[in-house]
Amino acid sequence: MGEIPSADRLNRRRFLGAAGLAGAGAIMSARGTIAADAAKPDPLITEIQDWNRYLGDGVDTKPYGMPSKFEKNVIRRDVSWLTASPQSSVNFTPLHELDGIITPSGLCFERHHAGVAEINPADHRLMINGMVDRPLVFTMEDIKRMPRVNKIYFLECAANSGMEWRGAQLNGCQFTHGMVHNVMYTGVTLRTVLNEAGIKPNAKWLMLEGADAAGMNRSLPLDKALDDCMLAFAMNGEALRPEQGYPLRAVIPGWEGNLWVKWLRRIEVGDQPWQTREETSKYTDLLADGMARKHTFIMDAKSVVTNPSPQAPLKYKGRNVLSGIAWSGRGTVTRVDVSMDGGRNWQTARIDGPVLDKSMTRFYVDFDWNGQELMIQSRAMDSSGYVQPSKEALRKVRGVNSIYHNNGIQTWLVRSSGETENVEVG
Ligand SMILES: Nc1nc2c(c(=O)[nH]1)N[C@H]1C(S)=C(S)[C@@H](COP(=O)(O)O)O[C@H]1N2
Ligand SMILES: [Mo]
Repeated sequence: MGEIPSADRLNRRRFLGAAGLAGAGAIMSARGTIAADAAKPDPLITEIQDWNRYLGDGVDTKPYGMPSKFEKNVIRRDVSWLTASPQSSVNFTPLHELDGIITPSGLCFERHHAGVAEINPADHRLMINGMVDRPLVFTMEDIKRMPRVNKIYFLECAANSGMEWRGAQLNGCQFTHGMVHNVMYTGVTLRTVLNEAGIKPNAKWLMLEGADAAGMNRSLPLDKALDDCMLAFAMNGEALRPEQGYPLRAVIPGWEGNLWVKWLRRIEVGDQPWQTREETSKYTDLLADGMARKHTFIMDAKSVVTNPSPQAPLKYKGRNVLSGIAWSGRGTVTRVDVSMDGGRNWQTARIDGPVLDKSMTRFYVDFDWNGQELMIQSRAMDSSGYVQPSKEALRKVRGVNSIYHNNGIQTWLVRSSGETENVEVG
């Protein structure tokens, strides 16, 4: 075969590509793939396959659809040594398997303190008490008869990337960054519900309380509650999943996941924070001098390259798609820069898909790989002008005692074999 111009080569790959895919795992040049294809006819093209020969399942076999069996690796995973019990634990979103900006409901990471509460919505009640004109109790039916809103927001646990404070540890963006998800919520604004009860003039704080065995509770400033918070009963167009707080959860856009109380059963209105466990001994940030930061509600701008990453190494030289996600609790993501050489040189990534307030944003860099070693990083910028810091810069201010709010720049080392590792650059 003579010299193939590159556009032609791509067309030929489209026709003959199945054999090229069968070789996944080995690194080969596009030219090598073509030569192999030309020498040996591809049975996937020349032979009739079973799925072409036999009838498939009928419409009566799967009343609720599930992903293809070939996608069985696309699952949430936990890290068993991280926590003492699976009821007070976390699993992680497989970010390296996903694309676009919406996290499929069944893949949203779960974090709960006392397991998943199983609540029949007919038995669920939401009570509002404290500094209100009229203490009220709502059924789910009551809430669903109020004016609805639909919003897409990211939820990030403040402990996301928390294991990385003292250096690179977990090998995979699922584990280093997978305590984040991004779905569309349907519900009512918290303002609507609070207005029904009537807030007393001196009220400044709310306490949100869950109906799970942890009775998890957090204090929320009234200003934020009236600004953009929601009580959601649906995600991605259907009822909340039990793991995500069915039948009702709080949505606190841009703020740490712990405030997004699931199985929400009570809102107390007061004039000061309650100093609950989750805002004193937990979800505070111990600094180098022994003082702790408190009420660090906002999740600052952060990004991560999801492909390539340790669980998704590079397989091919030549054409490749680098992909990643960015988000900010302060507004929209305005720009993402990517470095391939550990932060010496940066290029602006291509953002594609919706760019929404306090939502995940998808970015790409379409690049050619010659098989050289890469040190891949991404750096997000947001509409407030904030720029995602390096881990080094973050540690200068915060020390290494923190668990929460690690939004430092992640580095993936891509070896010439394509294998990819979690590393840090000095
Ligand atoms: N009632 C209740 N709400 C809760 C929790 C909990 O254990 N109980 N965990 C919180 C924490 S720490 C986080 S990060 C988010 C996780 O939400 P998800 O499970 O939908 O990902 O829920 C929050 N809301
Ligand atoms: Mo969390």
